[in-house]
Amino acid sequence: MIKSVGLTPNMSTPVRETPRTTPQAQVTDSVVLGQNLAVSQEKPQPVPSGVPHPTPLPEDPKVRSWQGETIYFLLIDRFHDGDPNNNHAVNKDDLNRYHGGDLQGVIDKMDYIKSTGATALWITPPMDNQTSFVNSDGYHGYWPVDHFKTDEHVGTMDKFKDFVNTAHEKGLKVLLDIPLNHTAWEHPFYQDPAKHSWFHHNGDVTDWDDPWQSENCSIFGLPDLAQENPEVEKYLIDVGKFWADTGVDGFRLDAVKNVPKAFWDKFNQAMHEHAGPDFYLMGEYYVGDPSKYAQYQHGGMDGLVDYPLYYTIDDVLAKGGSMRQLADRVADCDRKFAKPEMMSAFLDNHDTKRFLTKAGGDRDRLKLALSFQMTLNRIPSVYYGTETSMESDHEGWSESSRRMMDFDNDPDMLAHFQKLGAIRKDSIALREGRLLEMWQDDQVYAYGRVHPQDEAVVVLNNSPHEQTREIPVRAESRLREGMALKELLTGETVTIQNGRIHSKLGGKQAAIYMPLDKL
Ligand SMILES: [Ca+2]
Ligand SMILES: [Ca+2]
Ligand SMILES: [Ca+2]
Repeated sequence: MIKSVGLTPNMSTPVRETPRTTPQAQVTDSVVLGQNLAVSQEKPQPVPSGVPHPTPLPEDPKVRSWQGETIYFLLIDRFHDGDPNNNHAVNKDDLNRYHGGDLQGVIDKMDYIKSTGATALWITPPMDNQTSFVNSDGYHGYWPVDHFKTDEHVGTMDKFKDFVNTAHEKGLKVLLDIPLNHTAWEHPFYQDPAKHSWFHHNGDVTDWDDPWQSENCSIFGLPDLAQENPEVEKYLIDVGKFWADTGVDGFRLDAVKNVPKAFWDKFNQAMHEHAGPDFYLMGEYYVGDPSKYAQYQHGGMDGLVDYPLYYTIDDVLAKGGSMRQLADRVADCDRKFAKPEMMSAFLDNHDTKRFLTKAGGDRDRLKLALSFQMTLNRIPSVYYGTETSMESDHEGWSESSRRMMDFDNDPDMLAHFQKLGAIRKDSIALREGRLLEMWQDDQVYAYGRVHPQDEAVVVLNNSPHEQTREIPVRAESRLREGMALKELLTGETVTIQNGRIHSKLGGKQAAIYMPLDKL
């Protein structure tokens, strides 16, 4: 989807101050936890996972497959301002204008990102963008005017290479966002009569349900590249090779729906030939129907962001719908996706309202949703600030989901996320195990994650009230009668009796059980 808020003057939303709700008591707690960089400049210590038999993710990002990663997604302009010298025309009071974040800022906060438990970074496009159009700036990176250099607000190409090297040294992979559907209005090719055939000239999309229009017309008037033109195809593949050669570990491909699938098949093949089979290609396909996804994975796109699941997370975990709906959606997607484990699950992103806002500010709902996302058979993508309970405005489009990162907004939520991150990092069952449904009713959903080396059982209570269930162990599991299971969020233990796990959960709570004895 195209980040073009503010193209229409009346789309812009009045800016409100981000509520600062951090009481002194929470700041003190964060010092005790030792995880808050803004309070303590010391390098954060890893949070203990409590996993009984840890199977840690390897430190070296180059030897890891993408399946085990946890992605942290940030907008470069909205994360951290590490270099005031590149703050050209910054206006922090207007959400449609540059806020000053840059690659140096991401480098400066890399220890923080690592401390969340994330293992990979997805950043918005760093390519040179058109500075502004009507009442909005190209701060988001999706308006390229030059595909082969960095934007002056972001930092130099050398700084970009520093950024990639620093991420790798700290054990983080890098996923680079690239827009290949369109260019900005001021791209020199669009002004060049000799390149008339490089663009479609079909006007704007007027019917979003018409697939031809979606591929061949402009979105918000942006010049729409004609990927079926062999010269354009070669050019865009060269753009991909150029950025792959910087050492990044994969691409997030913008606006998959708006580009012919035939192009993606060629692009994906070219990138895997050039950068290796593990170079992760994650498409953004803004469609809720899971049956349309497999064609892209069969065409070499390793994964896509899981919009079908996102919509159900919204209905069930943000708004309190039946857990049967969530369980059925997971099962349906698992059947329809070609490789569900390479899809990416998310609660919110830069094109949506923030989860906490949709959940009416209920932090227990956010904790439960994070527990679900971090124990699922998907690659989790966590949007910056969700781990510190940042919120959007209720009115307007998604521009209020793109406020400057607030590192100190909610140390308690951060601690919960860090714990989940540590657990996932230490558990091959959660990273790679097969998902087996164990229970569903309106309030409670439970699933196992079964791997030859270890197992986990996850139970989620979406009701505001305490719930107790006797959950039968699946025949495929190696969990046996009399085995003790440790619940990792509370440290309590339960013993399997009569082939069942006795699970008692407070309102809107999750449990993650793992066997105390090695399987
Ligand atoms: Ca800056
Ligand atoms: Ca620029
Ligand atoms: Ca197009």
